[in-house]
Amino acid sequence: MDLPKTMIVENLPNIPWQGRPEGCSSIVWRYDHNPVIERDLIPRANSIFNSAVVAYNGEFAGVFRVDDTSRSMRLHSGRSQDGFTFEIDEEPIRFVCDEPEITEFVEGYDPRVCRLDNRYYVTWCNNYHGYTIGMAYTHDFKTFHQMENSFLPYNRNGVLFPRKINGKYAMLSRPSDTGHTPFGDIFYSESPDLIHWGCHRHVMAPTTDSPTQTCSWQCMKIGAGPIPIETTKGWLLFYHGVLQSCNGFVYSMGAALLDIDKPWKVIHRTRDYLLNPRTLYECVGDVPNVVFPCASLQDAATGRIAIYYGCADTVTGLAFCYVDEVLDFLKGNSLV
Ligand code: BMA
Repeated sequence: MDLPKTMIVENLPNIPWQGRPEGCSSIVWRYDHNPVIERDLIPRANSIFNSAVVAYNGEFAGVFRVDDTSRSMRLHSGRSQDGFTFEIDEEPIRFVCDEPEITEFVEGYDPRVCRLDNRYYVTWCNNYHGYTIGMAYTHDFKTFHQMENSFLPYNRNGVLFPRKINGKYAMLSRPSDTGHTPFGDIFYSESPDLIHWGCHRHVMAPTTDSPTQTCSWQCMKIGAGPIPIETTKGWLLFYHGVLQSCNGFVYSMGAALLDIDKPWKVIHRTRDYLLNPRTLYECVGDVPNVVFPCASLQDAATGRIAIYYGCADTVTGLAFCYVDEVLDFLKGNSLV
């Protein structure tokens, strides 16, 4: 007999997976051979992290953030048969675009990839007179058609929903400023055509547990992570939260459950983080103490979720969880 499925997604029995280690009680656990992508997988790479992987033709494909050895931030296409071992193109993506005003690619980072209307849409942090949300689509991970930037600078962490909501395309983003922004809330926007965005709604702000508490893992800024996952309870969103310590920013991962028809309404939100920097590859690198989730793969039949996340702005890691355990944790540990 088929078990009821919590995630309204495809069955993908071949997603990368490793069971919870014995003695581990964490809701989210790490792959024991992390990092899955080392910093120097391709020539001239300084670091490969904060990258997006999707299911593609029975295997996997993605868009990868590669900072090169001149420290320019580039996006590269890549493929994997098993989700653990990757081949990344040595040359960065050259976006195809008929609009000369946005043709020049200056810098791009932190891509997300969303399958929508039988295309694979890439959103990323795009430098167009300041950082904003760039968008492109591909059918084959070879040719990428660049579209108009979604917002004015400054904005980051643009994450599409995988279907229209109330007849409109939908995106989360995080308006920001020029530098290492010390603030940031998540907003929801909608669009009839993936070009013109409006009807902006506030989703959630950085927070502490109580008004008298001065610090939490998500007290300084937050940003959407992987593409939200549709479940029978609402949209499951993994997101990053930032704490400012006396030694700099610390990036952790939590989760929220958003209303299915009004995703700007937060049903639950984790008080505790689900993953925080604590291994050597998360605590030591070009930017220490960072876990930064950008993609997930899920299998409806088993409830398994595999999450790709950047580690210390240097390498890419993989972590695992079960959807029902995350939803139970959200309900039992919610700030809302
Ligand atoms: C954010 C982004 C991420 C990065 C993080 C930590 O502002 O730039 O790409 O992982 O800072 O440095």
